[in-house]
Amino acid sequence: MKRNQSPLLRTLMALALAATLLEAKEVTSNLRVPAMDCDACSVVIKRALNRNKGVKKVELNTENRTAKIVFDDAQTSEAEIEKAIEKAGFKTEPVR
Ligand SMILES: [Cu+2]
Repeated sequence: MKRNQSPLLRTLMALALAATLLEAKEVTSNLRVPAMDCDACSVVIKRALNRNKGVKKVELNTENRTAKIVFDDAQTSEAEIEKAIEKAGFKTEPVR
């Protein structure tokens, strides 16, 4: 009688699990980039970060000289992101 419920239930459980996994992967990193003082800097940094697979969102603030990066931690890491910014010519610091 309840035989038809089982595949549906399994599908729902799989979807719920997949949603949890997808959610768990997004990590936000906040960094200070002291030398990022104008739009030209932010363009260079943004381009460097977007080349990094796994970077989902980049928000740069040249006034506060901060960077907020949302990334998929299965594909990249905060260390990789810092490295990408530093390769572009900018030192990074943790946000105080
Ligand atoms: Cu600049």
